[in-house]
Amino acid sequence: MSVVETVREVVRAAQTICKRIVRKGDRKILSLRGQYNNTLSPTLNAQVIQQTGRGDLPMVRIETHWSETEIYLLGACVTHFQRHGEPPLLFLSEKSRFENGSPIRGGIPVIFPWFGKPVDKSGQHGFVRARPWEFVEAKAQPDGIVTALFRLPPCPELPSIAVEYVVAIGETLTVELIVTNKSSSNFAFENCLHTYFTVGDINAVSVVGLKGVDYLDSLDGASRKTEAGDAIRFTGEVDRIYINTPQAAEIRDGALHRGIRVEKENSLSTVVWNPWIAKSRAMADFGDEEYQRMVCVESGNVRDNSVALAPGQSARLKVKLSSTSLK
Ligand code: TA6
Repeated sequence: MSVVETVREVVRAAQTICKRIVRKGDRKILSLRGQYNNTLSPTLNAQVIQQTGRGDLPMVRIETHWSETEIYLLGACVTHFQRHGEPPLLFLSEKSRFENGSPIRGGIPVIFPWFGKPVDKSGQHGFVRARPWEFVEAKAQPDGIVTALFRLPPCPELPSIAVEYVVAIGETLTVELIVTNKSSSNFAFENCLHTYFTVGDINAVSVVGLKGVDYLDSLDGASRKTEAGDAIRFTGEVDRIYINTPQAAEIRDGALHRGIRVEKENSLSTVVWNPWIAKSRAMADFGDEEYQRMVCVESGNVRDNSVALAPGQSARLKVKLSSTSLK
């Protein structure tokens, strides 16, 4: 039997994914139980639970054979991803707000349609991270990965622009921001998946994969510099926009003995940020000591790498997060 036939066979066999919806109080539980060759396949067990989360905001919790994830409709923000037996991959501030109109401090804020605070824009990092999105559907794939689709409701600022977000969950976490220009003219924008990672101790963390790459130093008037070191280490505030860099980056955590790989598609910018002491104290929705347990390694297209999307075209920004033990 050829590979294609085998895959077809697996898909056919795994098509028998039973869906069962149960309501428990404010929770709506969609159980996806898959049968493989008529026997229950543990890897095909998943639950998608729509429930009320912090701040009484709607949230979707997804439990797969390998991991658990939480996604708030506010900003379609993935606030939690944890493989069984591992510390959480994403950092979420204990002081984060959970209210429509304010971004969540942690997880993966979706930055669009601009990055930072351009003079002609109101507000930092666009507006979609502070808006409620729609949860459209969740599906289980034959290999047990669960995908969830979110959609930004039509908004006056983006009349003919469709924005969707796909979250795929299994042993790894993959997120994809899809922007489609349904207007008759070019649409220019920046995008960024502003990921906050949990680390054991920032003093024992290094970020590799950016050697020789040019960056704009946001702490030095956006002056242009080149990364000379094999690894970025943290001994103070770091806020850098690496440009023209499509390659993956890796976080090496000497305290948790964990490597986190940040792979990306259709992204030429990587932003590295740690607020350190003073900036942490200045942020009301961030704990004074929390800078020691997080680092942002963000993937997008900003500044020199901003996107000009032609009519009818779509731009797909995709990031895959995986972790390995460094023990
Ligand atoms: O991505 C790094 C950065 O642009 C920093 O300059 C810092 O401001 C951070 O984002 C957080 O921005 P926020 O608007 O979420 O406070």
